[in-house]
Amino acid sequence: MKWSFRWYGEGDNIPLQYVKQIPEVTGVVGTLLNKLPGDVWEVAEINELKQTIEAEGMNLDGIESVSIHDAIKAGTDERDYYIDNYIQTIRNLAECDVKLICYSFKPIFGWLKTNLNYEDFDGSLNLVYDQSIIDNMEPSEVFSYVQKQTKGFALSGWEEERLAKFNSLLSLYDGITREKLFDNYAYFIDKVIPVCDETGVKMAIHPDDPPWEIFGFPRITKNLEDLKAILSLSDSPNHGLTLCTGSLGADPDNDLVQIIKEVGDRINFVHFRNVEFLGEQKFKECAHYSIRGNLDMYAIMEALVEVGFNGVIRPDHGRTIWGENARPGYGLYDRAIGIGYMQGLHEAILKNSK
Ligand SMILES: [Mn+2]
Repeated sequence: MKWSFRWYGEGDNIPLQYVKQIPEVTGVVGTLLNKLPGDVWEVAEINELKQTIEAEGMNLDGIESVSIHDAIKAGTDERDYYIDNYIQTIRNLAECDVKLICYSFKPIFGWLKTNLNYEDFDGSLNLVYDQSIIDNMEPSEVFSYVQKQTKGFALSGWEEERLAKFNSLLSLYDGITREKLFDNYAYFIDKVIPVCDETGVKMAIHPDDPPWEIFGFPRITKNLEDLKAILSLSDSPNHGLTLCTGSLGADPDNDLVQIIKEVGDRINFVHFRNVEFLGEQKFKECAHYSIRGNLDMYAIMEALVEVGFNGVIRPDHGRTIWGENARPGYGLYDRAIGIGYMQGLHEAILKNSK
């Protein structure tokens, strides 16, 4: 496995040197926070990010996310223009030897939590989702509700620019059914994957978070059935998945081990984290350890080993602990604890299997 860590570039208050001090973490998954969905990522900008990381002796393992413009997701007349931009970004990343792109295909709300700073029994701050809060809100209220909780850190998917355009976004998705969204996705994959095959760039679609529909907007990345439908669009190994255990795992009906067994050969990237179920469509992003949540993280790691996964894997969201001033979900300390735990599981599984 290639042990990695998400890093927000110049907008991250965690120095790369600190990330490098986590044993065996040789690279980061990076981003350009100034890029909006639909923008072309220029070679010079990608190289600048890459050189910053390489100057610390680390690798740029991939990008998350290169966001998809709403015109593509909603299938408007402008989609070909934005798909061409996306293709140019793929080519530019390949030119810089960056060969992994995480992305998602969700209308309006990429990822959503109702409390970004839930204080747990031990004083740690956790991310919590509670559907009953969302049920009492209008879609237009959600952006400002989330933004108030970010402690001033930029969070991808929750940019001011998108909030400003919220009403036009809403009308863009008027009448978009699940089938229509899937067709629009298929159209995008048809155009993009041949370019990935030519350049060697791996795409990795991230599941819905949470893995159910919100405000009636359709979702197509919620469960094993969805993932199989997605993968059926192309047999190319460059058309693959981000296995985000915490996103899929928030639905108790999703069996992560079964998912890995069935589509494991198409996993291009792994986000590893646990969740604790608090009730119907209500959960907390807890510490990574199995004992702190409802997912069997040992069984998940074992299934990844069994299917031969050897790509980029990183600890997903962590708690905020030890007084750190951190971007919600992306502090240094708890993610470092998380990856140490992941590496421990991995070593134990390899040694047990001999
Ligand atoms: Mn994730």
